[in-house]
Amino acid sequence: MALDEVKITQAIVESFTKKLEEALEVDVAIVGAGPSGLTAAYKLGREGFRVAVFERKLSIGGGMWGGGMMFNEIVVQEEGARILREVGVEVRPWKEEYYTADAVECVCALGLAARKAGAKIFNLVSVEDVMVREDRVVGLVINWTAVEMGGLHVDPLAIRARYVVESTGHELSVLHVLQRKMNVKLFTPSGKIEGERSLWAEVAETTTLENTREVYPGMFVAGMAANATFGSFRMGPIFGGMLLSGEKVAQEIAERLRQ
Ligand code: 48F
Repeated sequence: MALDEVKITQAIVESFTKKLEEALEVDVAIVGAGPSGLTAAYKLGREGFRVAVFERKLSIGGGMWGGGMMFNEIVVQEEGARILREVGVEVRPWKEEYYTADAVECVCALGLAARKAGAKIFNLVSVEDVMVREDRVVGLVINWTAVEMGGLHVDPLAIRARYVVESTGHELSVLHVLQRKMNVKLFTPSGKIEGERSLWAEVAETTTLENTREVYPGMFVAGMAANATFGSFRMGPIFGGMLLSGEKVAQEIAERLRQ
C-alpha cells in the first residue's frame, strides 16, 4: 500500500471531528484527567453514561506520574488498592495496611480503563468557563490549551452536560471561574471557596470523601479539588482518597441521572 500524507491527514481530521461531535452533548463532562477524574470517567462510562474528559495538558494523569517528589511510586490503603486491582494494576503490600504501586502503571491503567469504558478523553483542551442557566451549571466552555498559552484572542466552543465534575486538583481552576464571574453562593459553609490547608494525610484522606459532593447545582467536586473547595487538608502522595473520590462522585451522579 502506498502511503498518502493527505489520506493520513483526512483520517485524523475525520475521526477527531466525529469524536468531538459525539462529546458536544454528554451526561457528564469531567474537567481534569488526574486520578480522581479518570476514576470517575471509568466508573460512569462502565455504567453506560456518555462521558467526556477534558485535560489541559498533553498527558493525562495529573499529579500521579511523579509519585512523591518524583519517586514514581504511590501509596494506597486497602480500599484504594481495590480500585487499582480492578483496573489491572499490580499492587504490593508494604508492612501493615499500606500498599505501593508503580505510578506510571497506575496512570496508564486508569486511562485505559476510562477509554475502554467508553469515556472520550480530550487532552490539550482547557476548560476556561462554564455555562450557567437558571442557577445551574449546564455545560463547559472549552478552548485549545495552545490558545490559552499563546494569549491568543480566539473564541471558545461549548459542551452541554447534565452534570459537570470539577476535578482540577489543587488549582480548582473551574470553580474559581464560576465564583469570580457569576458571584454565586456555593454549598460551602461561607458560600465561597474555603481554600486548601497544609499537609495532614490522615484527616485529608477522610475528608476528601466527605467533601466529594455537589458544590453548586449541576457541578460536583472530586479529588483534591473537593478538599480545596471545602477547606480541608492536602494529603501528599497517598492516592487512595483520589480513587475513592472518583468512585463516589460517579456513584452520586449516576444516582441522579437514573432519577
Ligand atoms: O492534580 P490532579 O492529579 O487532581 P486529582 O485527581 O489528584 C490529585 C493528586 O494528583 C495529588 C494529590 C493526592 O494525593 O494531592 O496532587 O485531584 O489532576 C488535575 C488535572 O486537571 C487538569 C490538570 O492539568 C491536571 O492534569 N486541569 C486543571 N485545570 C484545568 C485542567 C482546566 N481548566 N481545564 C482542563 N484541565
